[in-house]
Amino acid sequence: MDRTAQLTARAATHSVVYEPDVTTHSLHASRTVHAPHAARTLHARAAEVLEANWTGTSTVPSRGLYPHQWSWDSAFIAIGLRHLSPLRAQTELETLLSAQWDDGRIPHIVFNPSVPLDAYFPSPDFWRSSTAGRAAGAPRTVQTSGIVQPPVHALAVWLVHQADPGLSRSRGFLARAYPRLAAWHRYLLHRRDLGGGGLASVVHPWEQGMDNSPCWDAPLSRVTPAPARSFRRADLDHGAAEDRPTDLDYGRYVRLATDYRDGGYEDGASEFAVEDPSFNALLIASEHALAHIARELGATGTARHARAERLTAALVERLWDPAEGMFFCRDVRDGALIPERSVSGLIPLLLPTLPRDIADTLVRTARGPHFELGGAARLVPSYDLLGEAFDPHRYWRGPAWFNTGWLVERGLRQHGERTHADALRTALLETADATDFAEYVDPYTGEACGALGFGWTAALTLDLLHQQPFDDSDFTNAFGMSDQGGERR
Ligand code: 9WN
Repeated sequence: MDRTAQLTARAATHSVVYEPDVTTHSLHASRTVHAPHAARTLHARAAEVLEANWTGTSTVPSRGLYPHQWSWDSAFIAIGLRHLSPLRAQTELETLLSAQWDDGRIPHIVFNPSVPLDAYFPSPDFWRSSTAGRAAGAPRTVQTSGIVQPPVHALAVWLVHQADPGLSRSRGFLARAYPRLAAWHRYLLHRRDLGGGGLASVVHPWEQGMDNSPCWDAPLSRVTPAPARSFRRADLDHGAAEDRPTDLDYGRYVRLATDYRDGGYEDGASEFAVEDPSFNALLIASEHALAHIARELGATGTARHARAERLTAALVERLWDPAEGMFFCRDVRDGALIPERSVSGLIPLLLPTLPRDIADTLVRTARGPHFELGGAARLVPSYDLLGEAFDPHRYWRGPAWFNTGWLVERGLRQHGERTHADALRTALLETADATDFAEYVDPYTGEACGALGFGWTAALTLDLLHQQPFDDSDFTNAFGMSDQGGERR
């Protein structure tokens, strides 16, 4: 049996779907959840995390805290999984894509029916996708949430294809994924252009993925919170309250999601609508990837590259602040930029056609006092170290995360910043190693916060381990976007 077949066969026998408290780093206590690991390589331990989090058809971010399939987690996980099992990585993405709604949206959670309803909130009975989402074309046989997450998927599909183009072609992987990815981008560009300037808006903080970022404080302050007694936070069974969003945040998340659901998940009416730099940069990177997929399938891909370039121009036009040297969010409801520095505003660095002067400025901003990349900070803090709302432990209000670190690393490499990219890569690997693949870390001390054995931390560790050795093509081609028909590896 070859390696791919072994992995898939073993996965099918994995029976545990939900383990209440084995992988959570609570109350900042230093707790090792795996057997002593000195003798095992980082690669082997990362592979073990992905194996432990695999359910048979997809990978959970964390067995305890997040026991279902999450959209952007799955894309990052597939990017790492491709180095272990290209077949499993394809399956991961196919499972997610099969839960797509007829209007093109890819839901942010695909629920595992074997997991108890009270294991995670909001659960399927809150979203009621198959009934409340009927008009928007929610699937009937699988339960999902009704909001979305950042569109990393086409990028992931392209990178997974490149890991084993022969397997991909024999399974028709790209041919089956392409129409779904095209519909997904269409949904975002047509139904979500709420600002009318060509960019996609998010209608809930969970959609952007950085749930309690200070960027949302002002737009969220207009939202009346749902009463605390109307829901129960399952996250606090697993995570330390001081590391998580507050109850007030949750009240507002619940209000926004309830209103969206009760309006049949129709777009346009949300009180909260924000154009975010990272969400749109990932859409643009994925549009470039879609061009490469189209080309592999026999089309030219030219129109998609052109659209990606137009979107890059719109991103600069609407969200770049030259005086502050970074991208900001735009509050679509009052039309103003939100003057909060978040790691989101650095992530457009990954775009290949970003003007040179903007890329240079972003690198300076990242290395300056607000983010201290390569200086006093570990990795890349999620929020301005000098910002009033900075908190080194509270989720997306300061801690450093591995997916955003990976994106900045790719961006640095994309723009020829090899020394800084190498240093960030080393820091990401060392921190993943020292924290047992933590969900996020204190940006000054590197202390583990949130869940341990976290899916995308392990997956992106694997991806970084496989990026060695660097050659000259890496910095112009950080995402495998060469025009050689996908045979790069
Ligand atoms: C809500 C799964 C997800 C990530 C998000 C992260 C967190 C969920 C939560 O976990 O959000 O979607 O319950 O806090 O903020 O980025 O995708 O890992």
